[in-house]
Amino acid sequence: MRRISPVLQQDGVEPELIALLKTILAACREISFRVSQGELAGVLGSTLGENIQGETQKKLDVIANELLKEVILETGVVKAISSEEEDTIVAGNPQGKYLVTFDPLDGSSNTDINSLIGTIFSILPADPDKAPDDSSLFLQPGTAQVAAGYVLYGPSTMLALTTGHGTRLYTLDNTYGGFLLTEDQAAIPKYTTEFAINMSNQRFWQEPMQRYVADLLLGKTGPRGKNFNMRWIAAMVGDVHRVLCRGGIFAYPRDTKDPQKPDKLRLMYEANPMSFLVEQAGGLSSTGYQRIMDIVPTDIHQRVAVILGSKHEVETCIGYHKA
Ligand code: FDP
Repeated sequence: MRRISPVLQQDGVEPELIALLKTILAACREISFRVSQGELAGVLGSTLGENIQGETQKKLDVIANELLKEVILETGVVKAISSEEEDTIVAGNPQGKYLVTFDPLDGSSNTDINSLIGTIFSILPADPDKAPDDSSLFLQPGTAQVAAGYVLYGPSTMLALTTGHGTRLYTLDNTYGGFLLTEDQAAIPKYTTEFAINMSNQRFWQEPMQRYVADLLLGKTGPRGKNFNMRWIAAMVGDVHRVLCRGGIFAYPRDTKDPQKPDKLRLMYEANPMSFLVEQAGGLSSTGYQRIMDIVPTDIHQRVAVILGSKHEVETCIGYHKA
């Protein structure tokens, strides 16, 4: 079984980027251990604070954020970081070549029920001419990412990683303490009969999504002519992992439930890294109107509509947005 460094070296990844990825993964191993301790570690439950986007912040989110922030900034190769748990960017080494943006614990409402959660990260090049506290450093489209991945804390801890040479899956070997390559090239099947969406929002979606999902539900008797099954983990990291493993379509479309928040998922540390992984595995990722990785961000905490997964199914869904 192959360890991560030789695989990255073979792909021609720069030594500094390999070192940065290994540092991120070392923090994720620590988070994995704490997650596996559950109640025993005394880490579950909410703190009194709320993060900047008004969602209740779990204690484990805080721990994961602090850990990642500290080790990433210590590498010396990072100019600044941006996290879901930080309202502004955090400056690092002015000479650093990279920027890291991350969601330390995605799906955090799953922590209380011992269900899937994960860390999502995206690495961008840093403009050498900008100051490390200039948040415009981060306002680059997803196509600029040099690496992206997530670590899923499930029955086993898994890593999905891309540096633009396909998407590879690794499994944490707790006996030796490192990630071993278990799927050399994730390949999302082009066709699927599985969809993932929060159906409770149905009445708030825009018209194209209403029509698309209504046709899925009609199954064999409708225009799609086949039955679909629904799966919903309610943590993007878990739902995207399923899509990478066996295909499917995952969507968090725009809705009118909360006029202040028409989109739910974050562009920079959720949608972009997941889109990179999905595209590198042969899938597609779109808002319904635009490729997600082409969006030029205007804010580090920007939200976006997401439709990703099996190529043919995403194309079909996009077709409803054109009609
Ligand atoms: P969570 O709020 O539990 O952190 O963006 C975060 C996210 O989870 C996604 O992982 C998940 O897909 C989505 O929100 C679920 O939100 P809803 O329960 O509001 O549909």
